Amino acid sequence: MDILLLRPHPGSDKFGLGPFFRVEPLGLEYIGAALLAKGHRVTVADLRFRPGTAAWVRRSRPHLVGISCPHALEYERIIETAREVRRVNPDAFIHVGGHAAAAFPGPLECDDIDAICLDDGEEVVVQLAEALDKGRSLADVPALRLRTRDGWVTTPPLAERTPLDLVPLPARELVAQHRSGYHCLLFKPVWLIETARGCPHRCSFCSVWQLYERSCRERSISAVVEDFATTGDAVFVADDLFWHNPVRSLELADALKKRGVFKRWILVQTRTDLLCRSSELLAAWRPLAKDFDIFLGLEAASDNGLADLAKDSGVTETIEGVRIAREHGYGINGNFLIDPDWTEAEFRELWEFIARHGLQRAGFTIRTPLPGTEYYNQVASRIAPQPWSNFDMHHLLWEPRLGVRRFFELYTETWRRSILNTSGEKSMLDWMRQVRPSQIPYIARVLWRTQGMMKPAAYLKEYEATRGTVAPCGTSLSVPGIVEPPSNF
Ligand code: B12
Repeated sequence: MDILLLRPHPGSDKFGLGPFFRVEPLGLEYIGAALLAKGHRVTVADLRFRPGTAAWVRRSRPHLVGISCPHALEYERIIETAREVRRVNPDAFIHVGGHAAAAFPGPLECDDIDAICLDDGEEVVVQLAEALDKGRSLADVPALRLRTRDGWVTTPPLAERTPLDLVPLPARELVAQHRSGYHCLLFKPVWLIETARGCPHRCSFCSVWQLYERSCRERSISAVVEDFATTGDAVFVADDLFWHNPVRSLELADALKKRGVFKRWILVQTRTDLLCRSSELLAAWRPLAKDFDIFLGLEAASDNGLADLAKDSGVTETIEGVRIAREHGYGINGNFLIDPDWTEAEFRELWEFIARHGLQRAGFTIRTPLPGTEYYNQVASRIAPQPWSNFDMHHLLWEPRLGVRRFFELYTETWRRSILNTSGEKSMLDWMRQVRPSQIPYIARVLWRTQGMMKPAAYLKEYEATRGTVAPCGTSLSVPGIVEPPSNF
């Protein structure tokens, strides 16, 4: 069967650093590998680099089109893409999957989409392709929201979570044409690697543990070593919680060293409390790259703030975890959440905390109820009608306690205290001195864009412009409905 897998442009990236982190569609590469193994012909089109859905559809003449939807902010763009596929090829079966689609499929339930994948794709897409190919009932394909004549129905779940070694290596060759475009800030090209999936914690703002029910799955050491050894010099590790399993993490570091793996740059994501008990692990991993960055969900500047987010960790761990990682020579990046319900006092508390602990490299996003979280269900009635593209953690979804203007004044003031403010501690010239001459235009673009995040006017204008507009189809801004059993069709 001819299968086309699409990664649309996310659409909403006016604010934040999204455009400077363009990484490969790893999920599609794993699905691609599973489909290739069954003899299908697969094309992956990364529309962020080569737009033109219609041209890709005409060229690959697919029977099945899969569209990736990792973020809730992309729902509208995914529907537009599906509509375009339908227009050009009304006979193709249109399937949407990815984190946000699985965690909260409701907004995608519209006529231009035929099925939504409610779990990982490696097993589901293969079974769907086979059922379509052989003309079998789609009701037997697991983990789908399926459009039928009687409306949308849910098929039974997978018998068990897909073991990650079912497909040991992603089909990276499917995106070879886009490789030079994949980058994280100045690191280019960048490879995305996954060693494990899921997280056992229960942070209220995160939809990952809720989708995977706090489970964690690991790839085998041999598969991960092979992946590291056969990819390039700059690696972003996609794991939700790196170093979660200390025994396996030590074993992995050892195996990578034995294989002679050494990278120019590695970025991983983890928690501060885990760093506090991982000194041995940090020492074992640090020699594996020249520069090694850790991204931490720092979230809040007080124990109360962290407790309110169900972080199950305190600021003592924040301070200590950062100290230990720095001692081992890691670069520390992180993110704090700014709550629309804050008063001026919480903003000041955050500024003081950042100054005291030298956390100016951290970024700031607005605490956002992402669909697929219990928090979303709790506050759904407060959320004003607006497009899903506002769920990018840079928009206010309801009137903040301080009023919109004052909130954005303080929010942008918070950004002004970061390292990215070229009128602050680090000037434009300081930045330029640190990069190669060929990188100057790029870093200038990054800095020019981030200066916009320090001006309240841009946020205020956007706030006014997107009030009262709603998503084009699907169950906008509603909590998920009751899931019916599959009907006979
Ligand atoms: C890499 C990544 C990014 C990359 C971009 C990824 C991309 N290719 O577009 C960058 C760094 C740019 C990014 C940015 C953001 N991200 Co992001 N990101 C991730 C991360 C860490 C890994 C995704 C990944 O590649 N995993 C590895 C692959 C193998 O798994 P996968 O993609 O899930 O694919 C599997 C399934 O989902 C499914 N599948 C995937 N596609 C398809 C397609 C079909 C047809 C089917 C059937 C199945 C299917 O099968 C695949 C194989 O099993 C996830 C965490 C996560 N667990 O999802 C967060 C995550 C998706 N991001 C998230 C968020 C919030 C953001 C930001 C808003 C953060 C911010 N502060 O600004 C921004 C948005 C930027 C923008 N405006 O676009 C949230 C989304 C929550 C939500 N409900 O919307 C996640 C879940 C993180 C979290 N813990 O909350 N992100």
